[in-house]
Amino acid sequence: MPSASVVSAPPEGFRLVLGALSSAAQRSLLAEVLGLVQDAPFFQPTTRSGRPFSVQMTNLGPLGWVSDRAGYRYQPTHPVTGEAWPPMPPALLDLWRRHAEAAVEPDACLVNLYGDGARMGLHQDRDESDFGTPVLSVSLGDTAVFRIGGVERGGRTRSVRLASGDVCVLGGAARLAFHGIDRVIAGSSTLIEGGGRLNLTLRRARPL
Ligand code: MD3
Ligand code: FE
Repeated sequence: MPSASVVSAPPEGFRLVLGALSSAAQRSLLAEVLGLVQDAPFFQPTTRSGRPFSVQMTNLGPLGWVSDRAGYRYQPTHPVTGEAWPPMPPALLDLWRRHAEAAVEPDACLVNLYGDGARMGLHQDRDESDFGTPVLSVSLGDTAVFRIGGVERGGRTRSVRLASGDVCVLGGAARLAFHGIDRVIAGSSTLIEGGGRLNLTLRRARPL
């Protein structure tokens, strides 16, 4: 396969590494993640008002992001099983070391599962203690139509497709940019049996 190409685009600090993972690497990472989450099943997060997200979630690593009627937060245990989250696989940490250009290791990996019709509204990620560390996202399965704007809600946005094997790094100004997933293109990948999309985001949640 051709070597990955890197696209830098506004907002400053947004980098998209197209084809960062070969098909073989995508298959192996997917199998590893699906194996690990056997012990940390996908759950349905809700807003504080009890409205369910259309995306299902679980986490890997020391801390995981959860949202329920008590609000959203990072916590060390699964909200349903009460067990610690499974570890992040080495292949994910390798991607972080290669592409994130961060001085610290990630301590949280949110795993988002998009089934039929799932989407994610425009939001900022600001539940972490340090916005100087980038976020790194890995897309697996069906292509997503991703939207990214600036640091203020209501500003200009653009649409970017995130395909299976693409890695996206959000540093600098992009770290606090509004972003979301408008839709997932069903049938665009054969990686996940039965279709769908899995997104892995690596972050530093605790203070440095
Ligand atoms: C831009 N996830 O988990 S990944 C999220 O595809 C989230 O599941 C989306 O937004 C998904 O919070 C988008 C790309 C991404 C991830 C984190 C970001 C873009 C970001 C943090 C800051 C700015
Ligand atoms: Fe986000």
